[in-house]
Amino acid sequence: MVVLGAGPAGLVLANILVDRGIDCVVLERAERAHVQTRARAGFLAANTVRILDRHGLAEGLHRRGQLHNTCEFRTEDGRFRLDYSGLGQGERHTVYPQQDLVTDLLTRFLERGGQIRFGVEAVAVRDADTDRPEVDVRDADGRPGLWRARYVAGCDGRHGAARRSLPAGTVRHHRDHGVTWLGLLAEAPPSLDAVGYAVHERGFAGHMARTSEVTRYYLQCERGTPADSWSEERIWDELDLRMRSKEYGPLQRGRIAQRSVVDLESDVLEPLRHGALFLAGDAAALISPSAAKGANLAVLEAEILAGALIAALTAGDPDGLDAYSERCLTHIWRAQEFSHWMIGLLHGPTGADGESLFHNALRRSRLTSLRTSRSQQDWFAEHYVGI
Ligand code: RFL
Repeated sequence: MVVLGAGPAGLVLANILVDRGIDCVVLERAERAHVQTRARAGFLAANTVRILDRHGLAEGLHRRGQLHNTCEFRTEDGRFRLDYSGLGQGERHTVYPQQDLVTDLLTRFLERGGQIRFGVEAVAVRDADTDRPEVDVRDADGRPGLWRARYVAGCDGRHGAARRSLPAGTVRHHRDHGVTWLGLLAEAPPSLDAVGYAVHERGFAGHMARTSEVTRYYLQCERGTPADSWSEERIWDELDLRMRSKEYGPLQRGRIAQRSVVDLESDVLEPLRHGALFLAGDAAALISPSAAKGANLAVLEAEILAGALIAALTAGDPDGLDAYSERCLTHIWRAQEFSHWMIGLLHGPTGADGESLFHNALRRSRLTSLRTSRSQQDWFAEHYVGI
């Protein structure tokens, strides 16, 4: 078995397979240090934690992660909080930085005797319609190589080789939401004990805890904004304004340690299987980070794929592999639907034309429903913390 990519999808899959004695190698383009320090997600849904628990992969997050159950909306109509552990199915998030999860998964995989090759980039997957697919690779010095396996799992993200190797008939559903975020990691403790969503006429601002010393912030910005074009002072002033710090309390400032620009886009590939090649995680579907679903879907799909591969390889039962694509797509589209709803809830056009005013009135009404309707809150909680 060859797994492309050492992100959450690839490492969860590889851990489960190796634990069941299946021979498997992970090929990762980046070096180990890079993989272990790449800050991205942080909010793990309750079901994700259950999956990691089932496979002995959750020790670190139970030790160092923090339980989270509240989000706060700040809008032109005031602020309100939702304690989602008391709504919906009563579940919570565990906040645990993705790079720490990846480090734990990697450590466990190596302890289990797994093999991983860093600095090896998959270039193409060939002969996926046979039972002897091949992966062309090159190392950091550009030297070519070849891996053969019974199956290949494409867990190499949206720009990986698995996507590039799909046949012409594969459908890619794609949407660009026309919204851009400046994603920031601040060396500062969280400023509130909740996820903060600020809806403001100047654009969205978000606050998400990561650890007691690091906090993630988002600022909606113009498309095409270079990541380094805003000074730290401008960032904090803008966050203060949009988060309405004068009314609700100051933000804890600190050095901006990392910044990136994220264009909010979604896509879904269909089907997720081409012969012996399977897609999982961001390679299968890209989901905008507005609803914090990407890493959670990656873990869920990895578990589904692992179960199907184990059945096929140990008992000759192909049913799980045949059903893989459809099973995952059901989860993916549900998450996409909620993520779209969140984008509409948090962003509006900034213009003063009739269309913008209409859109913003709808957004305001949606927020009012969320503030006042218990059934709407239950629906929100179920989708926000579950999939
Ligand atoms: P990853 O994590 O991108 O890992 C893919 C790995 O494949 C390697 N690779 C290759 N290796 C070999 N050959 C090639 N040709 C290769 N091409 C690539 C890469 O180096 C990498 O190591 O994909 P995976 O495993 O599918 O995991 C997906 C998640 O990383 C992603 O969905 C989340 O980070 C999305 N996301 C969030 N998800 C959540 O569930 N909760 C959150 O709070 C959350 N916050 C976020 C996010 C994504 C963000 N960005 C950067 C878009 C916040 C942000 C800012």
